[in-house]
Amino acid sequence: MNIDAVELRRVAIPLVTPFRTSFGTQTARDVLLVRVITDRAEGWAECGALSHPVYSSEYTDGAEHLIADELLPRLFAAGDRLNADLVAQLLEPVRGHRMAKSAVETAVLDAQLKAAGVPLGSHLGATATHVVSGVSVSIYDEVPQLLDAVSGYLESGYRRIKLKIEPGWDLEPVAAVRDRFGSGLLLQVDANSAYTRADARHLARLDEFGLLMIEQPLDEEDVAGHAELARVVRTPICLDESVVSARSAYEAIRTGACAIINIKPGRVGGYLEARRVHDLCTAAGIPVWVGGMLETGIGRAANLALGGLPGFTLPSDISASDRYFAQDLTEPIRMVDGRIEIPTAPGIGGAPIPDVLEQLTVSRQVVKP
Ligand code: OSB
Ligand code: MG
Repeated sequence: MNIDAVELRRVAIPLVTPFRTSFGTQTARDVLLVRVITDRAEGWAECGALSHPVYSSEYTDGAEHLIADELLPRLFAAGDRLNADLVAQLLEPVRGHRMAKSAVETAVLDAQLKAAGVPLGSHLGATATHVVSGVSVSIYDEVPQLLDAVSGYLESGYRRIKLKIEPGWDLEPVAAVRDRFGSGLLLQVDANSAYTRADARHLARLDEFGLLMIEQPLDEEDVAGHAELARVVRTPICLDESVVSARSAYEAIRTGACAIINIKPGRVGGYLEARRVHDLCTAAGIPVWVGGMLETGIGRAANLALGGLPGFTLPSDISASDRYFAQDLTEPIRMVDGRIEIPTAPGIGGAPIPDVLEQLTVSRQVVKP
């Protein structure tokens, strides 16, 4: 496969409602799209980075710059030897920046699979046809607003609720949701590293609410702290930010830092590494689920393919397009009976609608070999 050009496009899409987490409030999604034009087919991907480096160290402007100046020259150097399996190796000299690398690899993979007529799910080894849909719920100012939001999501059919928490918004909202919706509700929390080891006793008070898991309570680098916490708290600990590769997943599991892992392909450097994380977790008996980065239909389609692998036994954070966007970039992703169908079209199975893309585009640059 030979690359003719790569287009980097910035798109701004308003969110239907603000999304607040312990690291800040998002009101719009500022997305970087990568389009790879090859001699055989065209590939698309979405970079998971947010506008500011507050979830992880990556951010959209930085990712765009890095892809244009550091990653693409290394990709172009492969000439017509290029294929998706070679991308990680070509980009290996660049440290970190996994979301940026993932976007580049995924766009190449999309082009390659389209040329071969193979859907991403089949390529990765998906065995399911649908993914169970859960929803990640914003922090609110008041508990009644939260209960209204959760009630709406449950009416839409979401099968699992994840509450974002932070110090000052944890026991009370969790107790209120449990009380209102009952013990049958699949409920979990995500702290986005807002606590410290000193909060262990406080976090143990969540145990009485029968949560599926506590996601990333401590700093991303405090893997040993999570292992310590796991000895004090009965609720299973799930890692998100701390797991950036199959190697870090292995270390976290081996040291008892987590019982569950949230896999986000961008965070671990791409779908191929995400599959390795899945394989390793499955071998170790660690259940996994697909996380999210407020993706448009492009990233969401690819995430669905990953979620079809057999180790993904817990409900995903992959919601329908309308959970975040009145107008998605792609044909809307729909949830039926709390599940979303895995795309069957060749490639990642999601491409932007040209008119919508033009309307929402903020800037565009073309990089050529
Ligand atoms: O920690 O899982 C997270 C969104 C942005 C950044 C980090 C996270 C999230 C979510 C929402 O929880 C996931 C989604 O619905 O895409
Ligand atoms: Mg998380």
